[in-house]
Amino acid sequence: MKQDFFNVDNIAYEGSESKNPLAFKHYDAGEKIGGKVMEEHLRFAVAYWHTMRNPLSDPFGVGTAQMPWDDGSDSIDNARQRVRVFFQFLEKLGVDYYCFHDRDVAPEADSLAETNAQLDAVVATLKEEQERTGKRLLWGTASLFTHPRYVHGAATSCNADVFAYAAAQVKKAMEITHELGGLGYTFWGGREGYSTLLNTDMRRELDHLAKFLHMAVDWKKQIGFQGQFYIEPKPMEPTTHQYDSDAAACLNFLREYDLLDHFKLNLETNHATLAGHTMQHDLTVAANAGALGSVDANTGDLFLGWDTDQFPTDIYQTTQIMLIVLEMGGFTTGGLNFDAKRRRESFEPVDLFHAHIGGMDTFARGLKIAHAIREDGRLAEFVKRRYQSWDSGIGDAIESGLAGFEDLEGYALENGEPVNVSGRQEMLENLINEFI
Ligand code: XUL
Ligand code: CO
Repeated sequence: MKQDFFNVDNIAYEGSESKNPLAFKHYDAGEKIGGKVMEEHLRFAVAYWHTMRNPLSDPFGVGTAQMPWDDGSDSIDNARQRVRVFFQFLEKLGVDYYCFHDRDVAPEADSLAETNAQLDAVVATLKEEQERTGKRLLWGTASLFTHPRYVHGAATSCNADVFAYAAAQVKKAMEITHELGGLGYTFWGGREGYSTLLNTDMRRELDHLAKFLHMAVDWKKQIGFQGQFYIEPKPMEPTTHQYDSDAAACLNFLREYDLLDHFKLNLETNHATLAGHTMQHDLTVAANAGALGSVDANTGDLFLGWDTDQFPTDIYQTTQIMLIVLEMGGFTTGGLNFDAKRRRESFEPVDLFHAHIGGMDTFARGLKIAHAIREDGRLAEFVKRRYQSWDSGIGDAIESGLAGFEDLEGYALENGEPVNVSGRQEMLENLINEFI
């Protein structure tokens, strides 16, 4: 596109000594860390909804974001213009992937048929821009929470007509994701929950949600879409309780309804913390089940109890995330999608760069530190040694199923009071800080 709305050069890696705020200090796409280059480890994605569509409003005030490329209309020309500006942003930032909701890229019209036609028109531009730049769609999704028809939920609505409408919408969203060569498709249950149990048949709603996802699995096969399906947990907001509340709840649901083979999880930091967990906790739960697929990279605010979707700036946090990602052998279909927005006060287009540069550098540091911790080996060795009583003797007999209650009673009577050793939490915290 001819016009440059950002007046920013391509963001370059300048090293940690650089004082240029529009340069990477730590993210060097081509730098090898343990046999793989940084861009392959981190697989950054930009979220279309925050970057192009978030006006930065809050419950008390209107949007402040300056979008000189956007005429504010619902026209297809304007939607296409946004797409071109978005790809210009990806190019300047040097990020290879993006994610979008159907309604982020094209507006709803008066009928589903018209809406789908509008979507197709904008998808053609997305495709053109993908081909021009080589950028790829990390995952697509459908907004099943914005329109008033979804007031009671989508797949879990009390209204079967709404379920049908949502199914039609997801069918189309899957088709365009497939057409764009998307590597995945995400289901975030924005209103799949309740405000009060007084009016809610939870059993029935969960059965319906499972039916919906089975239909999606069937449609995936039918159209030959090879991408990965993800569920993105979140405990609340917009509803009081969302069914996909955390990683464990999602895994239980998927297992109960025989869906586990078809889904992995897309975990978002601010959602995990809203659920009362650390991000490491939810990542570990998912990784243990072989279901850690992708990450929505952001962070919450220590003092605000809602989804503030801030850009990650905490090296300690990104180190812990990357320790788990490296331990599972890295991302395959997934990546680090910045589901994050600038603060309302950061309303100039250049702030989009500052925000993403900060997030990328913070993850680059987390990656390097996590890699160094793993190379050092002391942390892993400590954990291994902590469980050494299970490697032989009675521990081995228990793990191998060779001991029952009677044997263990005999063992305890004979061996007397067990002797414990320290967990050394503070020592390990110091060890992590050695690397930061
Ligand atoms: C909302 C959220 C969504 C999903 C995609 O909190 O995280 O944007 O990532 O629907
Ligand atoms: Co998200």
